[in-house]
Amino acid sequence: MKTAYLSLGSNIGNRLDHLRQAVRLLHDHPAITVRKVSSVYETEPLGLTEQAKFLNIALELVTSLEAAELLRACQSIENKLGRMRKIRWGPRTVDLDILLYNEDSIQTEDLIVPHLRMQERAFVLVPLIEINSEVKHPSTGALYREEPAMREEGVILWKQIQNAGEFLQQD
Ligand code: A4P
Ligand code: MG
Repeated sequence: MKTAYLSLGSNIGNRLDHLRQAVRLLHDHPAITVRKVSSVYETEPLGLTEQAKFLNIALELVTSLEAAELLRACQSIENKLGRMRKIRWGPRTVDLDILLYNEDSIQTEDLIVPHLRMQERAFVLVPLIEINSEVKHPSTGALYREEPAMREEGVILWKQIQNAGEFLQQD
């Protein structure tokens, strides 16, 4: 079994519902168990700033899938939840990014792990650190909690989540 960390974001329609549905679909996958879900944070859009605020969460899962298979599972959930793939950095129903996978460093055409921009993004780091404050870069050993981006503004606690079960069960 491998441990992986994901970042999820949504900024269209019922954002919380989109995140919840994505986590449920992950958890329903026969080869994936969602172990931890962070609180929900409301975050200022980065990249294309003329768009609605995001809700972002991070989660920890265990899986027997290889990283490339996990990416495909994430993409099929994005497609199922009706994401429009037209605008890079633009609005999305739900976006699932693989942050870390089993302390591996991966560089293929489709998949780069650790996620390339994660250490620059408070909306990724703050939820990630909430579920595991010890996570570090697999090759440099740098602790993500010590990244300067952790202290950036624009990431507000929106809904506190105590455990994954609570998040999965609420309406
Ligand atoms: N890909 C490579 N590595 C990975 C990985 N570790 N996880 C490839 C997931 N995908 C990975 O992604 C483009 C390609 O990245 C995929 O085909 C996959 O093979 P995409 O999801 O199709 O496109 P995208 O998400 O629009 O582009 P990108 O570059 O992933 O955007 P980001 O960096 O994810 O940014 N602001 C706030 N506040 N909160 C957000 O969540 N999100 C974005 C999206 C911008 N601004 C945001 C937020
Ligand atoms: Mg993405």
